[in-house]
Amino acid sequence: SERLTGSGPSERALGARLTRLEDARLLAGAGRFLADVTVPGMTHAHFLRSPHAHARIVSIDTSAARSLPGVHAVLTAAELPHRPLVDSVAVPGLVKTPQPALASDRVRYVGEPVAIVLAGSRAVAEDAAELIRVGYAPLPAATDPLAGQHGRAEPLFEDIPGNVIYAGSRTYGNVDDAFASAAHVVTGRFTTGRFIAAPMETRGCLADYDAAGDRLTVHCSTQSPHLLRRKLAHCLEMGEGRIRVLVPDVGGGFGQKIPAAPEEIAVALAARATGLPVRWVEDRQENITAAPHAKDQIVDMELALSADGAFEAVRARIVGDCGAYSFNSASALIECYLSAGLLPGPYRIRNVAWEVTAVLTNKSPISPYRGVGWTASHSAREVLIDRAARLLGRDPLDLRRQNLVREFPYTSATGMDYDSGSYVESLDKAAGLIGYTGLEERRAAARERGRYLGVGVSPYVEPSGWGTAGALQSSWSFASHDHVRVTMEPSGEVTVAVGTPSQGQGHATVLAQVVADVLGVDPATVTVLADDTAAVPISTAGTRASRTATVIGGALTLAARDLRDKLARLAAGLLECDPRDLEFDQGHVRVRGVPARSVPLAELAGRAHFDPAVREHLPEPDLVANRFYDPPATYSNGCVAVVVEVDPLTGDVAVVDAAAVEDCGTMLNPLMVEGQVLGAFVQGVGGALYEHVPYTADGVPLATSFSDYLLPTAAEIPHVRLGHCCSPSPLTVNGSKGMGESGVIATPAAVACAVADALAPFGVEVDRTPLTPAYVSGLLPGPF
Ligand code: MCN
Repeated sequence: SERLTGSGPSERALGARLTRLEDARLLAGAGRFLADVTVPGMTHAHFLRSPHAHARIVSIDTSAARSLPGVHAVLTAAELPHRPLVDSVAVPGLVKTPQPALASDRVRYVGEPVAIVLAGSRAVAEDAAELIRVGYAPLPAATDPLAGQHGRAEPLFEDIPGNVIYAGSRTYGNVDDAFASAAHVVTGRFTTGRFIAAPMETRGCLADYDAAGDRLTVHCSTQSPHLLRRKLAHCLEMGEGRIRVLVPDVGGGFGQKIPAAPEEIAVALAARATGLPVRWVEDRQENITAAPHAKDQIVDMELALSADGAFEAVRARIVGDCGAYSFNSASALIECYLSAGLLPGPYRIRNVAWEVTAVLTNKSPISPYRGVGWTASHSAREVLIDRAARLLGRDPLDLRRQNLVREFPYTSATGMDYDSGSYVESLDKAAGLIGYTGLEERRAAARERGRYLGVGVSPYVEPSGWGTAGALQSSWSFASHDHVRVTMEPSGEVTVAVGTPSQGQGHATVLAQVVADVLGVDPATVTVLADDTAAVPISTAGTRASRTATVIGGALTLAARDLRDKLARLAAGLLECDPRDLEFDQGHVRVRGVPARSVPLAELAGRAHFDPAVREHLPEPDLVANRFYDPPATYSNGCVAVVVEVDPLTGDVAVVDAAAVEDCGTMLNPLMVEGQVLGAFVQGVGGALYEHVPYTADGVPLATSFSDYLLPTAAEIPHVRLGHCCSPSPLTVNGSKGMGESGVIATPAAVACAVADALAPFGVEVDRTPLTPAYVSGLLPGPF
């Protein structure tokens, strides 16, 4: 729409490599995380959790625990009646699995909460939990999702035979004919391990109930404060307006803090039942075993190629190991369902078919984790492409380049509208950064040291900046409008309120830049608040799906423009000019070309409230703008390339060189983008080589600490060469696209392809991540 004012500031804040405004506070140790929040009279909660993967609860005796000095309450499902959590997903055929905050009659995974103890200290609460006597009647555990599919596993829910909560299939194009007439077909199974998000700060919340006013205040380390408020309202049967969720600093989430946790509901129930404020801070063992897990897919894939190497068709059977419940707010289905939609990835493949089976097992439930769904099918496809290249005697880079999407807009076979991109350019840039053409010498040098060198290149497309339309193109119904508010205080300071807390992405800086850019002020003077549901009551989704830069950034640009229009009306009245002749720069509004005729924003804002002669130029003195923005679907892209060395004696894989090129359109702040690219790359290396929670056949998790769930450290990560391409989205407000998940989608594939390349002389292929030393050495003939 036409604007009263058009010109931006002399130095654009949007796009500047501004260092993070929040870092001074965080690096000085002045961050305030959930465990720093206290309220008077606060009690400490500890959960008694199931030691069994699958059992009936026969009896619970809490009397000894209750009589321990210092214990305020010991509560079970019987004392805390509530409505269970349930996913809110509208995929036809998906079976719901209501999940209680505390198990009442049956436990379905090791770590499921059974009772909550409130005490004056955490130590006493833990001691008391040990005194609770629970009679369990163990049941056979279902741990193999493939067994579940064939109806051979013990059902977790009586009404879900075979534990299958979803089974569906879809075909796009003429897949059977494409396979029948293909010159080459490569096939293979690829299994993606069971990740945990491993945020630096574990989960936790503090609930405080005011019985007199029937008001509940919950402080929570969450990515989705509004979703939590909605789930609390549902489970506690309270009006949403009576619940306020406050978010302190959050030390990482990576998707794990999107769902409302059963523990969070139990804490709120306990606070309401006892009238005591209750705080729960998860410990690391709980986080590894009982917080939601991620990924864990088995993908059987076939790729059909023409004689000259064109990708003709792809077909996949995807089985998702969902864990014990179809989690809220999405469902465990999101993992394997999204995997299917992205089968063609960045390539021109017109014939696509998939079958998806989502199976419950007696393991911790699956919820979203960075790159949700996409990592698994992307890895399976890229490994197959390398296999095809070996079969055809083609260079894997050339084979990919031949098949990449080149013209935009492009609609994929599965219905995704790739709006813009640099698929070929980013592939070539990554290959250049890594020295792809000079690798033969390095291979020979490595062999002299007894190592096998391999290279992997993984171009990706990232469905990003999820608005409602983008989600629907992934066949996912997801309301994605968010409420933002920009206020100019009477002092002239700018306050921004959003419902998307940062877990480390730097939103306080980037969102300030977006608003500062429109209003011509210093970003350091813009305060970004993302800590209170009361400030923006109509938000929906929270921080997820790489949406903040695009959805919230877009909404803030629109809101800041509205505010600028109001200010321009006031300034035009004061300076006696046409509002279209005004420019906003360096905290002033001035008549373009006449610097002497200007007014500082601080003065203008104050007079808008307190000087009737100025105020009369606006109908109301509301220097506030509220906006919602729900962008069209937009897709980022990029390419990760790695060089690995494999030690055939130990099976150890070292990533020795890496490049990551990304294209997220207009970058709001390139420094933040680079930080995200690096972080996601490191997590991708973790998933490729180390990270996995194995379970015994009885459903006992074998990783319970960071000594058995291995995370990559700086020692395992080489210098990563970063590159940018920039194809602004023609569809979004600032031309931006999201990019927060990039490396987790692409890196495991790059590493797996590189390891397969390194091991090619042995005639073996890789078929899973993580590629642990035991797995890799098991592939090799040995002894060396
Ligand atoms: N950005 C930008 N220009 C763009 C795109 C992004 O400057 N065109 C910047 C943004 O301003 C933001 C960051 O890059 O600072 C990521 O933006 P975006 O892609 O919009 O993603 P979100 O901010 O919505 O963050 C969510 C995304 C997801 S889905 C996961 S999972 C994830 C991730 O971010 N979890 C993280 N990165 C994380 N980083 C940290 N430190 N901690 C987590 O838990």
